[in-house]
Amino acid sequence: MQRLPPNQRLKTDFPVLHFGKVPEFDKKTWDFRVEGLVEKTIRLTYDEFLALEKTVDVSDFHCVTGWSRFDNKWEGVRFRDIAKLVKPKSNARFATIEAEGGYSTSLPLAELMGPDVLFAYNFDDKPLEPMHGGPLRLVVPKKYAYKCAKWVRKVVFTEEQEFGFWEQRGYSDSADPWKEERYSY
Ligand SMILES: Nc1nc2c(c(=O)[nH]1)N[C@H]1C(S)=C(S)[C@@H](COP(=O)(O)O)O[C@H]1N2
Ligand SMILES: [Mo]
Repeated sequence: MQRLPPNQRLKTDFPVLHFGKVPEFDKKTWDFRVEGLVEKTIRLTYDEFLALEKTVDVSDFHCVTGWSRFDNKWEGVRFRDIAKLVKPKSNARFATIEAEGGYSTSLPLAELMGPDVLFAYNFDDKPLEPMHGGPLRLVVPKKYAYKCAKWVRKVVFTEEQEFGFWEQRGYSDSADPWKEERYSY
């Protein structure tokens, strides 16, 4: 099976790509909040987040600008395990993932519930570097990497979809690298 999606080039280094600057991480003030259409909202400190049930997943990474990187070893908490804690209401169909500095992305819950979707804090058995989204980033291997928000702080469950930073700027919302869904026109 072809492992490189159409019109992607393989990279063995790990490029750094984001809008704006790398935010400071202050463990004393950092929190992770889950809100919106849930039975129970939560607010976790960094240590509380690290104490949640964790998962390791190795996956490939595809940036919409044309590079891909294979076999990335992420460790963190599955989106579905976070969902279990907050119990989404029956009308919740999407979640918006909000990051430091105004970045966001959103996805249908059906896609976020996949076993490979993680809020990752370790990469290659080491704490995730700030430039790659540390202390916490979303990883959604089946999508172009603009869905993999770095520096995540909040998840909001919604009934209607709220479009994210790049999705509002002409990038595809479905973002499937195998169908080469790069732009929204
Ligand atoms: N907060 C935030 N997350 C972000 C971005 C960003 O601009 N801000 N860029 C996205 C894009 S387009 C890519 S390709 C990946 C890059 O991740 P990397 O720098 O770890 O390679 O981060 C994604 N997550
Ligand atoms: Mo990207």
